[in-house]
Amino acid sequence: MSDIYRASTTAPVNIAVIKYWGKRDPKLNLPTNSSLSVTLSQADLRTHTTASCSASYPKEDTLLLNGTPQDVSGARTQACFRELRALRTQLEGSDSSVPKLATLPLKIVSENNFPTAAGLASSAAGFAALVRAIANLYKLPSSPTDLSRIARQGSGSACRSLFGGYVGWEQGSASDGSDSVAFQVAPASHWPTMRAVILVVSAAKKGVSSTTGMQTTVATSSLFASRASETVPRRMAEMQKAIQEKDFEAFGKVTMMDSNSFHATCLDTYPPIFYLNDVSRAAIKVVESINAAAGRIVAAYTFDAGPNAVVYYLEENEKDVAGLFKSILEEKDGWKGARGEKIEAQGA
Ligand code: 2P0
Repeated sequence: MSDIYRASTTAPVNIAVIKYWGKRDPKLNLPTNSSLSVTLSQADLRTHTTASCSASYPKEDTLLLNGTPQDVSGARTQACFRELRALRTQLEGSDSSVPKLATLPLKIVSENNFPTAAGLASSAAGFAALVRAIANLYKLPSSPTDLSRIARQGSGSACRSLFGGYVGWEQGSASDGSDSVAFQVAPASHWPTMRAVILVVSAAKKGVSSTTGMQTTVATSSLFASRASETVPRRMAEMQKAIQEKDFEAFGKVTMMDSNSFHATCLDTYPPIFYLNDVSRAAIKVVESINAAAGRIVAAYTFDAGPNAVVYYLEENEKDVAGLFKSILEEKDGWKGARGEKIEAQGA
């Protein structure tokens, strides 16, 4: 009977407040601009992954997600496996006391603690957990930065899920992607009162995939170039300052403006890409009315490549923000089908 080697880990979901949209190298997932995200609480949203390998396993690598077999033959998953195996091979070297694991078939078992079809980005947590689980299995001495470089090749946004708290992804300039890695702007404990409410407008799979959508935007949008070269670099600096200073008004304003800018480039894509719908726009109005009533920014919306709203706020404004969304969801017919989930925006 052959030995079975095994390791487990979890990785959180992250929601960008400065959006990644556009690749300068689709193969290596190198972005056209840097981005920044807030990690959500693992109690609410995370992927748990166990990686194992054994000479007794069938020859092919396998991946089970929530009990369903997944295709691992895609270039992105293969890139992650290849890089991790290469590092393990280096470790094994000629030291005969180190077990030879790199050539053994892998069995990966992943579970999300949220429905994959909830319309929330699961590929970020998924690839981050996959990469770290295999790195743990192989006992690699890699840092989170090293692992972010590998996870990025699985899915761009996954590199930001290797860190907790407030996380940036530096676009980098090297053509081999060696400097396109994630970095921690601040741990969750720096600003622990950050909260998020997620309004699940639609659990359906998105109409235009991020990978396809962003490449069409890069090829056709005339707004895109200035977003990538001027708007985002300025906002990256403003956002990092807002986080360092725990300035929610600045954080909220930049978050909302960057979401609007990203969706403007989507509309400016030809043919146009519509991710927001009427319920999304109604959510924007509600946030605007909350802020107008408060006389300052106490709530900030952001939307990814789909209609679901993520609204950030501070714990002290819980009643005004999450409470209002909850009461609207319960009362208004127009919001039927939408579902609110209150999530702590605190990472690992
Ligand atoms: C983000 N999104 O920064 C942005 C905002 C969607 C809108 O990262 O092709 O699934 O796998 O690198 O990471 C979604 O894109 O794209 C995404 P790939 P990914 O979170």
